[in-house]
Amino acid sequence: MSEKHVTLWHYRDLRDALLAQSKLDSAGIESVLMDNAMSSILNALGPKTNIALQVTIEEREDALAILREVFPEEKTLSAEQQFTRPRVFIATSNKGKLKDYKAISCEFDIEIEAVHNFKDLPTVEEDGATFVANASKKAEAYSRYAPGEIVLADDSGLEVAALDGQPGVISARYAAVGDENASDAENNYKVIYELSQLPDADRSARFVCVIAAARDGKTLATFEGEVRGEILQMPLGHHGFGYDPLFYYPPENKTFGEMTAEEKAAVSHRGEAFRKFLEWMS
Ligand code: ITT
Repeated sequence: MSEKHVTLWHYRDLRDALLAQSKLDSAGIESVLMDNAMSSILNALGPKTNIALQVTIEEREDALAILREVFPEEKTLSAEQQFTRPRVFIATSNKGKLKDYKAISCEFDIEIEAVHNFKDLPTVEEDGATFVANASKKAEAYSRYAPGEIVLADDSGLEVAALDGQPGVISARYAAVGDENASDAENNYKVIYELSQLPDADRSARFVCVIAAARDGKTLATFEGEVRGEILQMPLGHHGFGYDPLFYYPPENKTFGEMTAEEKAAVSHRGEAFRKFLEWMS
């Protein structure tokens, strides 16, 4: 079985879980019943008894179809219907970030949801001097719109060594004129241009992500992740967002723009910060 498992259903009764597993087995689909460190997160936040039935991402749809056919409605425990999976809200206007979080959470037993009606909420001015300050400010502000829930916000960016750590906290608006964020393409070309003015410059860079977790307007904790790479002279790849196509990651011999969301999640600054958050939750 490949390494990438996703949870299909949660069961409160071991007999149901074993029955489901045997049905999948007869159809040639391997599955596992989750009993690892992640259970502690579930137990910390949800009902005491729960068993997660997991299959590989590739076999998820086939397995779901089999279970829906085999079990009467009341025997299949969808997350929404019968079990409250631990859930966190993400406050972001950036669809690329949200996609990253969904990819990261696939590995774990946790539900990721965007803060409801995010686009109608007042914008938070990101005027802090650090990633931590801005992440906390966003998480605190948006957590007020989801009372009692854990709300995550991240502040993140690219730091290029030869540009003295620029664009840093202003990564989203590096090439902007005025108050609006610049487009990803404009930001990328500004980095390319600035580096081209420094022949033979060191092209090393790092992505940084600080996640702040807040509840009811108060920051509970912050988590930092980073990943090191190099800046190319031209963008490569169409995945991801922001500076991903410009960010070459030597261990994979690819840019983040050439990696799938899942591949990026396994090594990225956001993935690292989120895993630290999960450890803290558990
Ligand atoms: P929210 O504040 O609404 O979350 P934002 O895009 O304004 O969205 P930030 O202020 O944290 O978020 O700015 C982060 C910028 O840094 C982002 O717009 C990208 O340009 C860059 N960035 C951060 N993480 C990145 C990643 O994983 N890949 C590529 N670029 C990234």
